[in-house]
Amino acid sequence: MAAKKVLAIVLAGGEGKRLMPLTTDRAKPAVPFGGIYRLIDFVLSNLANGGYLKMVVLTQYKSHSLDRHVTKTWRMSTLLGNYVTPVPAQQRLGPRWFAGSADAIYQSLNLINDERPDYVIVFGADHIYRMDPEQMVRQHIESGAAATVAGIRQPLSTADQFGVIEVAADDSARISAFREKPKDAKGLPDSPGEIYASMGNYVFTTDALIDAVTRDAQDPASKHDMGGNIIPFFVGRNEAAVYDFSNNVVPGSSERDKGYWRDVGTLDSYYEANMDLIAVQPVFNLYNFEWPIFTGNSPWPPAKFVHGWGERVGRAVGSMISPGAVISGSLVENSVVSPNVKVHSWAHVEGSVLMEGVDIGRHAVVRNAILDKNVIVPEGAEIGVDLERDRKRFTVSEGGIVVIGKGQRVEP
Ligand code: ADQ
Repeated sequence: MAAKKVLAIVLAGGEGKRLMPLTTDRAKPAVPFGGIYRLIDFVLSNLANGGYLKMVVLTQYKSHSLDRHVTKTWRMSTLLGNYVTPVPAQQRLGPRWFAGSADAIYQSLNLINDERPDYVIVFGADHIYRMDPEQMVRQHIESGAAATVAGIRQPLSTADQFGVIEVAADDSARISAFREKPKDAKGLPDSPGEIYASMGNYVFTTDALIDAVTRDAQDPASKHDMGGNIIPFFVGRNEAAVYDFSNNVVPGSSERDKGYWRDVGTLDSYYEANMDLIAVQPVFNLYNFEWPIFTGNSPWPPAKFVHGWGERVGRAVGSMISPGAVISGSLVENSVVSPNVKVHSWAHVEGSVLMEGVDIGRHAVVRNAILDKNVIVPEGAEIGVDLERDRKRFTVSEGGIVVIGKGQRVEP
């Protein structure tokens, strides 16, 4: 097959309301994750590893830190015509922002017209996973479908968070029905406790995509949403196929982390995906260097463990500690610690996610918490010990995780 031209569009305009307060000042794809990454690094790494090096990132909501991260970290040589470019809402249709994800693409059609690709990949930006997109593109080309949607099995109870796919009885690759976030979904015939969910990742034949979003823009009844309007449009014309994610083979992945995909839409799922990284046998393996997850960082010095003796020496167990962190005469257990975090003597941090620049004072206790950048916990403070008290001061998730927003100085 002759090499086809492919343009990747990453939808990164999501507001991420359910991740508040982590999204107070930043778009969801810019939320830090796993110590040194941002959520968007996962999709961009998948595209780059898959060989798709022409990428536009559509942004809008609170996009400053996202723009800065993409421009700084994902700058590529333009010698071969490759690029990763953040593109803010173009307001081609007058002074308004994107109405929905399909409108974001419609307003950016000039980028597609400039590039003239044969196929367009449209991927979401807020999932933790490894995927070789080339295998999906190959299936799309071979099947002749106008639109291909990546699908994964998920618990029936989560159906109202996803686009739910039904496949044709005589052809398991053809989508016969697609409903966005239905409240009354039924389980799969072979597995009543599961549904087939859209991963929010699509491949389109270029002309079909241009036609669909242009029609959609003229429909006053449409919500201009990829999952709510564009995919159902192709399904209605019998032109949509599903790509089964469980068939995706990523170099270097193990039986354990094969098929790992997490939608980190809520504080609890965000927390759990962080915890997945630190299991002794990680469920998501950051050490797979055959399919690296790329990111960019300041030149921090290595992490340092100092002070104390015997039991009291600064130490970390079952944790990931990023460069620039100093664990001094204190204990960090089962936690993800980002660059430039300081944990002072006699403090105890357990089951927590500490973002860049967090400072934990002497004798403080921090348990089952997410502390956003530069949070300062003073000497002797307790977080995650008395949830009733924490509820009055901070956000506490359904699962009981205490979340403290960026830059907050906790009262002693
Ligand atoms: P949601 O994630 O709820 O469901 P949406 O909020 O549209 O859908 O977000 C999809 C992607 O588009 C995200 O990466 C988001 O950041 C981005 N986005 C949203 N609005 C945008 C805009 N106006 N401009 C640019 N980018 C925007 C989707 C699908 C479901 C599927 C789930 C999988 O609609 O069918 O099951 O993803 O998580």
